[in-house]
Amino acid sequence: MSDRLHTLSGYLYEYQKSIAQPEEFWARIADSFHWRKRWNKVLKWNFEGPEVKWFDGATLNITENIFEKQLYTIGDRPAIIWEPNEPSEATRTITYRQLFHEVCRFANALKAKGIGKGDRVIIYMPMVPEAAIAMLACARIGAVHSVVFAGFSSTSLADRINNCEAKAVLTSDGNYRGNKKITVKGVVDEALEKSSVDTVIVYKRTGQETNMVSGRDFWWDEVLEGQSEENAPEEMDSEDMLFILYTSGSTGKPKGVVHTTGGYMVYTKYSFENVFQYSPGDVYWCTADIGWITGHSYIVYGPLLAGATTLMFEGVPTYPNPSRFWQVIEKHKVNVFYTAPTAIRALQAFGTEPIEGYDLSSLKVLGSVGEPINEEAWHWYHTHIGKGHCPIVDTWWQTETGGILVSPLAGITPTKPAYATLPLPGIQLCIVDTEGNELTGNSVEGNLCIKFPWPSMIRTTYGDHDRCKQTYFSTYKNMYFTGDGVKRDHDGYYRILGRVDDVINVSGHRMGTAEVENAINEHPKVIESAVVGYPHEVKGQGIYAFVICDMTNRTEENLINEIKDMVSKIIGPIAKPDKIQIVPGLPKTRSGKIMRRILRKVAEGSTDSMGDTSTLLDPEVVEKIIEGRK
Ligand code: 6R9
Repeated sequence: MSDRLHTLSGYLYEYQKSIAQPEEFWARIADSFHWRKRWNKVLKWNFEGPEVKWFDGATLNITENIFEKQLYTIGDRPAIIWEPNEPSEATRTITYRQLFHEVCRFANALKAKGIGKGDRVIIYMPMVPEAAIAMLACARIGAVHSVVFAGFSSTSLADRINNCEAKAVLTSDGNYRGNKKITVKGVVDEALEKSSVDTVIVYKRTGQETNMVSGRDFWWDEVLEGQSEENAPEEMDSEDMLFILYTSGSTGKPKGVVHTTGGYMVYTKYSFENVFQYSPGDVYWCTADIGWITGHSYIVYGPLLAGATTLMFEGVPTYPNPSRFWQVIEKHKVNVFYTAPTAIRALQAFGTEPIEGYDLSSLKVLGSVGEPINEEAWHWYHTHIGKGHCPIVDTWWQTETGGILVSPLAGITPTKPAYATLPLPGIQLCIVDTEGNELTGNSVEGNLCIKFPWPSMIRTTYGDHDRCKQTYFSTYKNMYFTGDGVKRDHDGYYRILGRVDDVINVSGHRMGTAEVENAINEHPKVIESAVVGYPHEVKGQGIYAFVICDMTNRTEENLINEIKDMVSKIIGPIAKPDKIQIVPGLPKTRSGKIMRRILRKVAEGSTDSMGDTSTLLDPEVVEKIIEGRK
């Protein structure tokens, strides 16, 4: 039986089945994969531990499901089309067979360096096919990859290397991004002053001068020399770790979200095929970076498990000009295009002129991910890119969920601007009030929870299971708490309203306020700081920092610039505050808690409705903060 949903009634029918008999439902989907050993039990779970096991007792290798299972039929089909940063540089097209051989060769190279099952490997690389090859080679030999976005600083990288006690780092000499040439290996070297690994493998991308430490650092080509194109895959338990991906939360330090093998495989392929209604031969392009979960699930694993052609783009939307996305769609006849609202808004700001003259008629489906899409951007995307005939799938999910949980199925679910619409089969959503009472029926608003496991869900936070329990399973009993606010409208459609915790979503990237505050506080002149998000036209949310400083011998301007540079250096440029306001004090309650609600109002500019400030230690400080608003 096919796992593809084709009609709305088919979806509703399957959804009911998936709720009534989840184990039967997922067993049927899982049957179309290649398992070395079949499971004893489809699902074992409790959300108290939490302990969740999918396809218990089964063994497999995820890359065998991408390659060996499909090579006879689609070996010559393009697996990856790579579009470089510079439009004049040649495109690379890699077939499934070629990719298989490259993955095996690199898997053998990793083994030759003593890396094996269970070892953690950091991937800190630009958007080149070798990054995907590296991920798959790790999966092939059972090593656990942890991809770190190449825009993160050496401190962030070192924290991640240390947290997972990585054995190797895979990286590049440099990275091209728009008109910039960025040093990458230099950042790794800096990180390795604060951490250590046995092996560093460096892919030559820019050819810039690069320091190599003898005995530790090796060139990519050098380690591949003489490696065979064959590699026997490691037999993995369904619940063996596949990867760790660090993400920000309400606390100061990012946590390593752990995903395991069997369930992640089943869910990413199933959701990819159904949400995008992918047809064989279609060219699919997701513009995310592989450093984020979207890149993992919907550039690499989901599409490749489905035998799709996945386009990887090295550059940025505005280089060499704001027509680049449209030029790439025309050039590669892209059928499915998946991007973030922030990119849409940034391009929308250039008007429709950059789109003119480009043939976008290959497009069939458009996707959105990472943050709520505002109605204006939705309509612009629909009208000017989709020419009114491409369904938009607004896909809601998280690093922790592993795959898309709420989304229209393209062309099947009637869409509504700014609504992620309905849950995928198997996903049991639940809206609760702040006391944890379930809000039933339609036309309700509250916090979004999930009350039953799904195959690609987070299993633990690396090295600290209690943190996983506290963060996701303790706010509400027996439920996974997403951290998002949500509305279910009169039609039963879901609209995500944004984070209800101390997480800011900047251009689709998650930043913890505490993380940014910690970085700001590193500046010797900073006494205290408080960071909040505020509405930003392009980024969705911007970062607004209120900072108390020792101003002796300093001007405001140079202090502000120094603080911005500090954050950039400690976390990475994506965390740089958009606005910094030096304040004489912060609005604190008598018990010493900062009232962020007030700071959010100031940052938003809605200072005429401050609400109750009577519990503040010093209500006057609010007036002073309002006066100095940026
Ligand atoms: C996939 C990804 C997760 C947070 C999530 C939510 C926001 C993602 C969204 C969306 C509204 C959508 N988010 N998709 N909000 N509509 N379609 O982005 O993962 O980086 O972990 O971020 O992003 O707030 O909780 P991640």
